[in-house]
Amino acid sequence: MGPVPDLTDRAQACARRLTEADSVLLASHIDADGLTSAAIASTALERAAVPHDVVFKKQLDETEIASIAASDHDTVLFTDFGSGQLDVISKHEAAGDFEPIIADHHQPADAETEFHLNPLLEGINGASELSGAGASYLLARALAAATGDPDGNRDLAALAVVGAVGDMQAVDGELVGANRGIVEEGAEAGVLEEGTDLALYGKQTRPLPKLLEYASEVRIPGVTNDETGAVGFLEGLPVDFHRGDGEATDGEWRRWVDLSDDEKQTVASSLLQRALERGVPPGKAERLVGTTYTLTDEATGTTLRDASEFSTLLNATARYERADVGLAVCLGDRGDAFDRARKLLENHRRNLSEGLEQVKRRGVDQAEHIQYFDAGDEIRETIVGIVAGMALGVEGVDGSRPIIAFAEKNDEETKVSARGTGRLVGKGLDLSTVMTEASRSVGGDGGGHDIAAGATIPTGEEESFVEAADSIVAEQLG
Ligand SMILES: [Mn+2]
Repeated sequence: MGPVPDLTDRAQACARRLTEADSVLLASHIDADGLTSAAIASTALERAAVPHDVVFKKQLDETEIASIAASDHDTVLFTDFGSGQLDVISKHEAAGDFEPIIADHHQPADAETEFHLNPLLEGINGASELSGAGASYLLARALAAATGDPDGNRDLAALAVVGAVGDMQAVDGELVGANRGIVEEGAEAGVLEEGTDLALYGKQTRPLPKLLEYASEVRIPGVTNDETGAVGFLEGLPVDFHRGDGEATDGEWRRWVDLSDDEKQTVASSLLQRALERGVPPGKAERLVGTTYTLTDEATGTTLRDASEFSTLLNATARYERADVGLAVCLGDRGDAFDRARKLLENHRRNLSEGLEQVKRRGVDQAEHIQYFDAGDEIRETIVGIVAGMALGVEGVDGSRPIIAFAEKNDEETKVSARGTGRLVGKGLDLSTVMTEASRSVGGDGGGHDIAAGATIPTGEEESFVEAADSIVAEQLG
């Protein structure tokens, strides 16, 4: 059977076909979900003794599919993409270029193919119940079964959970639906532990004051973004948060993972109380505590032990086009590749804070209903959206209107990123529509989600874009 019975038949058919292939090209998407998808599929193919190569693509368009077709593999396994490009892929299939096998969770294009593993084909939600890594995990389990080991490959559930968390599939912090079945198999195999813990990013690696200061999940006045406040809060608690015996240890703070359960309890309940005292609504303050996924085979206090920190590390490699580094870490490299990945993450954080400083320094421009800034070539187009989202909370930027950011993509194109807030979405804001319609009106294209969306437009059309976006937002919020 497997963790998601509704998809078992499809997974088995794909697995059987793979074991018959002469040579497989595994093509995957470059992000945390795509990297874990590739690591899971590659490990499973390796264990099943199926020869294969791995390639990564930022996006799968006609040109990229043609280049895949030009490689001399008889079979192509697409993970975390492929369904949406099935119309193009099936033409290559009909021409005899390759046999496609797809393990994906995105909306399929209007075409059919025989070996297609996608939750949406069985009425399972592809945004919250199964990720690309989850689909690859089902395939890996079926591959093990096809080669005589029905319980095999369950250790890969840990990577599947990292992929799902990285793809933002956790609903209110928790994995549900088909993802649950994977969590359970991982727990049975002894590689995963689900627990309830402080839901802040950095529990494994950050010194306590930094953990509290930088946490943006729930903003606590006097603690969040407030170094003195965070230190003061900790010093007011009846626990010694410094390392060692307390004498020769000035300055060295412990991390969350270094605390005993009692100490954790003290911090968590005091933090909750502080949040409520400072006016954080109870429904929001509750989110300080949530479900966490621990990779029990990884060393305590490393980025890789917590699924959320692991996925952030992978995204940092992907954003800087170092999929090779992210894949190597997923496959178990704890030496050079792991060091390199940590440096990329450090560098990513520095770029974000420098980007935010730049926005603060230069300020944002105001239209009637939106605000915007043009970062030119000073902020990378791959991170300008994150910077825009961070800017919505800082002094001098209006937190009550959507923000739009421009960054140079190349000589001819500008990347546009838009960010809103939950409150604005509640009032009718849908940035996906704004980005799609405004970009098309100036000869570009875009899309995304109601709260965060993006577009690419021809360089020089920025002003017309702002005008178009401004009037669509006016309608939505009017
Ligand atoms: Mn995905």
